Amino acid sequence: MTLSTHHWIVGPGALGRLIGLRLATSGSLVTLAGRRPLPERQTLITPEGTRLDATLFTTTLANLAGTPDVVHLTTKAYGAEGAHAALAPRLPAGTPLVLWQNGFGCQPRLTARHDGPVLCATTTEGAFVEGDDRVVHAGHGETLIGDLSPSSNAAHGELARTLASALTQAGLPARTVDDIRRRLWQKLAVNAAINPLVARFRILNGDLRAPRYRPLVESLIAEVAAILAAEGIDPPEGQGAPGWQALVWRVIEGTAGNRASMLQDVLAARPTEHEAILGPLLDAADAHGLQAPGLAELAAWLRQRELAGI
Ligand code: KPL
Repeated sequence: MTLSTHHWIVGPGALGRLIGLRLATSGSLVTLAGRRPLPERQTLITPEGTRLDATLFTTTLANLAGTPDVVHLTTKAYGAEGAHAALAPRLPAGTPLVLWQNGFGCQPRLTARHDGPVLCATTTEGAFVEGDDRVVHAGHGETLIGDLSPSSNAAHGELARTLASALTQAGLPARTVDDIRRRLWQKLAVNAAINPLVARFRILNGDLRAPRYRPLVESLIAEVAAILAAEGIDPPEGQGAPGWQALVWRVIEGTAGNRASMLQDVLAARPTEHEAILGPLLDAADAHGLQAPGLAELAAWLRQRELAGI
């Protein structure tokens, strides 16, 4: 298989369109599928301000036809399993699937369910959409790709390397890792400490540095750190609990001007990814007999808002 052939991107939000346009402008064939068809002519604005135009096949999930070399599922976490259920009957057995979701919920379930190799990707690329035909690549990042059960099949490792190199050539630096589960939890930890709070108070990430919010962030990080220690998941630096504080504050600093994805969802009256981000932490807290009152309170607020019709 050569990944320069045909990529299906299911979920044409900012990340899906960023991946699709980057791959298309580097010569890959890309089909972009969502609930409604988007214009075939799409524009990407790079972080350096360059305009890249590309033509993609755009269609709806219901009308997808043909044989992809790889399917990228780029829906929000809460939409991933529904999209996969709609898609799976139309995919030839053995079609590789790449999961780009935040949190840690659908990844193990879809890894078990999908009839073919499954890779998980986590990225720090920043992007937002500007209308139906334009996506802005706001900031460069890095993408990590791996298999949740790396020992299961050497061919998955080859697939991950091929994909990482296709993405890197397309301008999205990517590399394979053999501990993707830990990497997904690390991103989840950062998202759990930042996203619900900024969504609740409708503030930019950098506002969390203010004296009013700092203690709240610190106590959320402490809850997250205790849960992850019980789960045996280390922060990237391997420094134990202080490493989580350093990591989260570094991300807050680096994304100070960002409107976090969960805040964008709240402002647009959409559901949020709270189940995928806070759900696994609260389940793990329960399993280890740990209290996580701050995380629980934010999860209850986010759940309530959805029950109340947003
Ligand atoms: O990943 C993010 C998000 O918005 O979901 C952070 C790291 C919080 C940056 O805004």
